[in-house]
Amino acid sequence: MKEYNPSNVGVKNGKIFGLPFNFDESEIVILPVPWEVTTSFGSGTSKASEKILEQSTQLDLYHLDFPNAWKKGIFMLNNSKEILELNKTYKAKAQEIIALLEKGKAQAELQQDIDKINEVSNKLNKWVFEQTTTLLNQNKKVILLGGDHSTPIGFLNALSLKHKNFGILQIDAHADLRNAYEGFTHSHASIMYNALKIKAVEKIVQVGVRDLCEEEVELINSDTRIECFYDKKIKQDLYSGKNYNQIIKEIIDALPQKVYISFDIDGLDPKLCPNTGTPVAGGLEYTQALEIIRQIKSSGKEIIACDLVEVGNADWDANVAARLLYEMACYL
Ligand SMILES: [Mn+2]
Repeated sequence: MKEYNPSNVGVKNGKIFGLPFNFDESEIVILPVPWEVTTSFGSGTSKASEKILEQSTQLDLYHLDFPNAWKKGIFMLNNSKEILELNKTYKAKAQEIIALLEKGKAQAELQQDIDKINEVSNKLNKWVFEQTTTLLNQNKKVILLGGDHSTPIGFLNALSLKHKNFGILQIDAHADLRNAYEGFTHSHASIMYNALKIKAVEKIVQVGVRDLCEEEVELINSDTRIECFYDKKIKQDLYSGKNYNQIIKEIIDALPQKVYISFDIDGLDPKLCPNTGTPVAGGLEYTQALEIIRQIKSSGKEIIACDLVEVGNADWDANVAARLLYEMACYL
């Protein structure tokens, strides 16, 4: 390992970024959660980790802020076969339900089938909770890699047992504040609604939101724990001459000392994630998003953990995601 030179050609050694570390040698562990059961539009996010692994050896690993960060060791676990199987079976069932709902069938008539999906989602959440609890107990810094945006709830619960209070920075095109979506309690569109039920979550700061419903706006306006930096508002401020650093300062000021980063890749401009589940025009540039994370770190606030979700199953999407993942690992 001492002879390893990250400036050499990326080696396809089957490990993330072609790094030479095993699990025990790694301070940072990426847990893939190949789950997209309640995905309503595009699909493929359950294959993201394989695609990212494939693309990750294309990266040059020199990090301007933390050139030695990679030495801490970064390791990605394998996909769980059991979760892959569950995802496959129940995604098909959920698709049938969604198709019937879209044809106008009443939700009440499908309740039994919907309940079954909710039951399996609970099983997934329990699995994520157990996996991440074990990793945290081994003193690993954990990045959860989706899958869709429903996947991190078990991780947030695990973190809430380690940290009395923390805030969430949510980079996302959507507010994800729906009280269940299409009857699914653990829909990707409900993750932050569910996160608000966790006592330790004292703040959710949303950045890049530009596709939302009235119910969500009402919640944003009425719950003081939520602060939303709408994409439109950020851009309007920039167009009228406001300094982007000032906007970042306001975002960081809104966050408490401990920060969890929930990065839905659809928060970025869709040219950077064309195959994500629900792409939305507008959004952040790659460097605009990274600069927020960089400044959280330099502000002295503590990044306790991250997720990266909704990455589509395509080379370019995975290439962007691999870079994001590496950056997040270095800032962690
Ligand atoms: Mn989302």
